[in-house]
Amino acid sequence: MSQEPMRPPGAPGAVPPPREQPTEPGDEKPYPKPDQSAPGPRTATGREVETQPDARAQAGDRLTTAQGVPLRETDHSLRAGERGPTLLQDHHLREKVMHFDHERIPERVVHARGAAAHGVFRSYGRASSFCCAQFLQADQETPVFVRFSTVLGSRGSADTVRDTRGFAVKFYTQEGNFDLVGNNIPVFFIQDAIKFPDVIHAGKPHPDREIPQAQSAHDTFWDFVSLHTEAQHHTLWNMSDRGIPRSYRTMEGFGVHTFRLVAEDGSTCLAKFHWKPESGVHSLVWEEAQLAAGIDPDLHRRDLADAIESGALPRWTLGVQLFEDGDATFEGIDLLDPTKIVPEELAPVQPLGELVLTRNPSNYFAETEQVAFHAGHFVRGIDATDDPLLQGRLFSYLDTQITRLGGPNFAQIPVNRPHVPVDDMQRDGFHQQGVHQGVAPYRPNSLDGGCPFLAGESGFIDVPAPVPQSSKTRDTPASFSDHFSQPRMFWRSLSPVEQRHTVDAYAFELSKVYEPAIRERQLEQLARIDSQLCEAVAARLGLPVPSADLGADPGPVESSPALSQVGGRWPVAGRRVAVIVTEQSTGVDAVVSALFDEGVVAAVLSDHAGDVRCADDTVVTAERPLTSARSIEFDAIVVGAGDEQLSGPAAESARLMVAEAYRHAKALGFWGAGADRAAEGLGIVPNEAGVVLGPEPTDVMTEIIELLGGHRCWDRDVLAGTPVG
Ligand code: HDD
Repeated sequence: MSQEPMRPPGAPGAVPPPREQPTEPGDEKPYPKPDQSAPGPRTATGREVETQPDARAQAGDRLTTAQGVPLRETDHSLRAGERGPTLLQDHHLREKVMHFDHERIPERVVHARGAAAHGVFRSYGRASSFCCAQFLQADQETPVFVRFSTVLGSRGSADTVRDTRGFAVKFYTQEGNFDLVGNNIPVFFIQDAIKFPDVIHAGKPHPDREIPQAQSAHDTFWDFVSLHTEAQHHTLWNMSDRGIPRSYRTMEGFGVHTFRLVAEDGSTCLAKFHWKPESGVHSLVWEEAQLAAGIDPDLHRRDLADAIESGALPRWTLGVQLFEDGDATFEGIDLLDPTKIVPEELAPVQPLGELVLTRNPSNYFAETEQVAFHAGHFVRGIDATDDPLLQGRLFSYLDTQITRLGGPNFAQIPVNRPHVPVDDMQRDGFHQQGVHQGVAPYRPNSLDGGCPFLAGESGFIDVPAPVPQSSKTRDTPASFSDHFSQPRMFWRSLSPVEQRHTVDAYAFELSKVYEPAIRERQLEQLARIDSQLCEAVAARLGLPVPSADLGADPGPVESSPALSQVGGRWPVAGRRVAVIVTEQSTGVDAVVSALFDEGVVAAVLSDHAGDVRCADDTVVTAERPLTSARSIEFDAIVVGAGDEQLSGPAAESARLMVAEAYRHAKALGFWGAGADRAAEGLGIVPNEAGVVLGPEPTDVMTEIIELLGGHRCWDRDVLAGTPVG
């Protein structure tokens, strides 16, 4: 038995006095060991960089090679004469092209397409009675890095595809890094991680032609979800408006699993994490999402970066639903089943703190691409439960980083480094950055003064949760077998317009499935969720409604109003409004100021970019010509009408822009003397819901801002398909 050296008083932190024991033999007392974290930030020339701690190159006054050798030439290779062959001797050419050849790393196997930002989490200090995690205590501010993503598409795919969105948050706490690796949908496709490769193979492009990209509208996806009925709940969320968020800023986030929280006194409870966006939950309409995929495939990435840069900082409240620790069930819901939610009406979400995104990454690759999340990056006070999906994730995330980031030292990459000293005994490996000191990377040891010592009471808490008395089995508990009552509850919680969108989505997706048997099988699953839903989709596909003897599972059918995302009012800061002006317009300044005062981004458009002298003799600067703008960029459109209307290509662009915004239930405003004529000239019928006309710009803008607060004008739902609900 090895003997444990005693921990010196005050370590780590204050330097303890040299110890006589147990460092014998040897006179040198290597305790305390030097900081073993990765070397501090340096430029390529070795200078400390203060403002951008991890900046490298492009900062010095001389171009160098990677070895720091100053260069006098980088544009011409070394040749035997001006028209002669290039010489192998050109070590700079060789190094430059070698590095370029290896610039790409494997993209993430899922969630490859993403965008991220730095921010801060401010705790409300309300968790101390049930969770001792340092970052949740009073007066704590914790730096965070947040990455949003789609799941299925490649790194270069479009942002606005119908898909689940990742919502991964790395908290750099004073007790080490905590990752909350969640999604914008609170349930998952599968109940057991062993099926993850299967569901992803089914969702990814077909292996023969590698199509379709970033889509679920194809045979293998629907084959899988119609055969694995546990996937029906998540799929229904994907078919709802949640599958096409307006922006990362307007998404909810969910930890999905149930986690275990530990209080300082050792008591435990179970918890589900929620992120609530302070600007409300908003979505695109499907036609808009499809247009955006071509017109601006970076819509969400751009929106996030622009909002942060403009000062409309995205904000979310972190909340928890709490449950007693015990048999992990609540009101008949198995808390270990990741295909189930607990309705907020049964267990309210208690706010714990606010997340604010404050800074865009300065280098996409270094930060957004190299950030490595792991569902098992827990901190003291937060622990795993036996959810079989979570258990499998605990293995997968570490494993994937070895391939993606080239070895086991990814925690030393700047964006992944904890903001506290790292004193581990990990050594060597590819891309090792640490210059570790000492001779005894094991413990206990006597040679390095016994360091590092164990943390004792302040260390991570492995909750001694009881292990079920059972035999080894691959069986699933009976409580995991109800796959339909919760999708039914979700469907019945949606407003009529949301239900219509969901029917449209099923009809679109299933009509892209070639195999009739798969369409029919999926319709059978819809029949088990809700007969109206099934009938509406069947009608669109021209298929008979499956017979009713499908044995719909009994279960609670109440609706959960918290699941619908329409009907409220939200802050408008950070929204975008197109302001169309001509030389006949008046009062443009008043319009732009009214928007600016609310934090709304106004984009002035005209028949040409640059200065436009308006009828009231003011000069406004148009950001772009109308011909290079499109409705999907904007949440509302306002037009400064005059005696003469637009003509030529600009008029055509304006007509298209206004027509699309009209179809997509966005607010439309026309101000000025000829407001009525301008609206009609652009094909809009005045007096419709969400269409505001008037001579005075400020009056029109007051109403437009009011409409923006409700996100869309669903009273004018011109795209409504088959009525349901
Ligand atoms: Fe996962 C990435 C979220 C189940 C295996 N996952 C990944 C990311 C998010 C999620 C947001 C991107 C992180 C980033 O931005 O870098 N994953 C989830 C959620 C799940 C889930 C909410 C269920 C509740 N995942 C899941 C399972 C497995 C994985 C069951 C494997 C058994 N996930 C991975 C991965 C990824 C990943 C392959 C790819 C890139 C990475 O980890 O770093 O390991």
